[in-house]
Amino acid sequence: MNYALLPLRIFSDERGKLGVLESYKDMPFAMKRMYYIFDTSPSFDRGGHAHRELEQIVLCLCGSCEFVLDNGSLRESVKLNSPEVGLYIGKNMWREMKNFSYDCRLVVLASDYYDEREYIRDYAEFIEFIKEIKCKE
Ligand code: T46
Repeated sequence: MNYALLPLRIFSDERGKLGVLESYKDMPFAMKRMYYIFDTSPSFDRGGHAHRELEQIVLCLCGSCEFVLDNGSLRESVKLNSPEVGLYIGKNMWREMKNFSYDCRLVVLASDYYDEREYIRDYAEFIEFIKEIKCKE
């Protein structure tokens, strides 16, 4: 499975906590884009796609949600509910996002600019894509 939960570098003192992520030090890629997700609801899921090359780190700054991660053979579920852990998602991983709390705030660091052509939004197409990759290996 091409994902990992990364403990983040947190500086803590009586004033509060400060987390840091530096390219190639705390994360395995250089960030080219950041986006954020807020105003979520448990009634609505997100995701339902994979990326051909994109790598990302998801930070859950507030609230909670669940990521279902699928590599075409295995499917695992990860609950995000702490700003002290980052979810790294590598390429070729199908993701579904659900069980959002109303107060969920996600920040996502991405290895490349937004490109809709880089998304696979159909699960059957994702499975075919994974088969092609395995044939080439
Ligand atoms: C992912 C999960 C974790 C842009 O125009 N630029 C952007 O950088 C992004 C991320 C999205 N958009 C537009 C495309 C759609 O019209 O924003 C709209 C919502 O995007 P989407 O339906 O893809 O959102 P999610 O929450 O399903 O998925 C997002 C990311 O797209 C995706 O890469 O891994 O968050």
